[in-house]
Amino acid sequence: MDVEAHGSDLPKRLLRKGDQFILDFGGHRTGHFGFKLVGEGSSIDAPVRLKVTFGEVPGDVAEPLYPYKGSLSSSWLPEEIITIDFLPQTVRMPRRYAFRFVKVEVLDTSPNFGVRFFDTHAIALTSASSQPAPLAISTPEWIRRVDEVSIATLRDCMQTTFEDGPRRDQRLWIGDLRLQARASYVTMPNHDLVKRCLYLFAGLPRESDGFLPACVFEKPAPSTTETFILDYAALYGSIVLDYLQASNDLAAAKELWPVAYRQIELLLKMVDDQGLFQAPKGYWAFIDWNMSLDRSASMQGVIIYSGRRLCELAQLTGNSEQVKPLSRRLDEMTAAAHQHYYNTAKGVCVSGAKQQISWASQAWLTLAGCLSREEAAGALRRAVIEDKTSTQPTTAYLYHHVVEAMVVCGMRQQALELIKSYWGRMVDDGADTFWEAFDPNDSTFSPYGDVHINSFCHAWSCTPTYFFRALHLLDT
Ligand code: RAM
Repeated sequence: MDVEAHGSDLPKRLLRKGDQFILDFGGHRTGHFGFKLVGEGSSIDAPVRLKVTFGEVPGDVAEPLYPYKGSLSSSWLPEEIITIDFLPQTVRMPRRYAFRFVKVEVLDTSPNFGVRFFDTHAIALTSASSQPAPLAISTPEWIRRVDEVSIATLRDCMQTTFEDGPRRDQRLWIGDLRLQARASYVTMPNHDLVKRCLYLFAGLPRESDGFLPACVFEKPAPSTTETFILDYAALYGSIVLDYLQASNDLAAAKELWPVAYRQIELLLKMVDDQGLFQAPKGYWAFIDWNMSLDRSASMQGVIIYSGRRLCELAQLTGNSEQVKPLSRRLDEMTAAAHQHYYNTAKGVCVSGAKQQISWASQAWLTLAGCLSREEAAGALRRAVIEDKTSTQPTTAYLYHHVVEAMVVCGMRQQALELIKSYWGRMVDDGADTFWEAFDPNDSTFSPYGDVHINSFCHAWSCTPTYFFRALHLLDT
């Protein structure tokens, strides 16, 4: 981006039909955009029509958004046409936007007048009440920057719920919530917000059996859709446990216990006689947006991991008796996972008929405790670091779990290097909030068929700060 002029010089310009400018607010904001518009000429004899485009990244305002090829609704594209009837007028655009850049095009005035913009400003919104102290000055520069960007990402996703992204879907998803809540406890804790989100899910289970939806809409009134993600439902109890440990709110944890337990109870019905989880047809197992990923091994890991976390929650909420059979079942599933998914000869976990080697399988079976520490470290080293052909993540959601798995089996230095090569690379590419999807080799990658519908301030990407601050990754 070339700087053309300082923002304070904008009122010096008299703009007419066809003129345009791009404002740079110097950092990402979730919120409103306002300005004062003054007309100047022989006669203000028509409305002013403007096109306003909001950019989280330069491409949003520098590249045409059409033709749009994405699979998600084009109504998410961040642009508006507004018509201002009488001048002068103070304008506050009514919707909430996610932006660092704002492009304003004057579509028309009349031949008799032009317009000047005064007091262009952003009103930033967040429910994060405090900013954490920056990392020590002695911390390497790239780490401090990745930490700052993580925090800005979290801050701008913390609204009246933990949103997945303030640009799109602006929605509360279990998977995103879990990572955001964890990052928030060590940066900008807002226990009421986590609690509110947990209760929003608990209040909207599937009527027939209590299975939790993957996401909820908050407005105009809390509601949900027929979107169920097996791994997200499994992980609900893990969020309750984290919340309890962070807040000591035992009353809420006890009240939410039956909801958390019900998820695992339902998911265990999908485990076969051999102790292997079999996702029923028509159900969505997410893990990551990489569509070529075989999810059998990683789903086995998610279910065991979530079951173990549920058992921990049971201890703390006085429900240990209830989980005794579950604990035995998890032991069987753990043994089955090792036997079925760990290839001793290759020293890696494999998944599916084609024996696919992926980062996801190593990460989740490690986090589930299905491998010894040595096996896990060896598998992660081979699949993630050495094997360049293994199936990789496309989102930070899975990168997070790979980094966490490395930390769990003592690969702290490698975990740091992975953060540098992924999140650090986004910073090198100009990110001031972390992106929903990022392929270092393809800047146009999108899970939805068009990069302009991607979200560039995305909840599940905010966790490097959690690794630095909660898991003390810098103490290596
Ligand atoms: C997308 C969003 C969201 C995620 C789901 C599975 O719609 O990116 O963050 O949780 O997918």
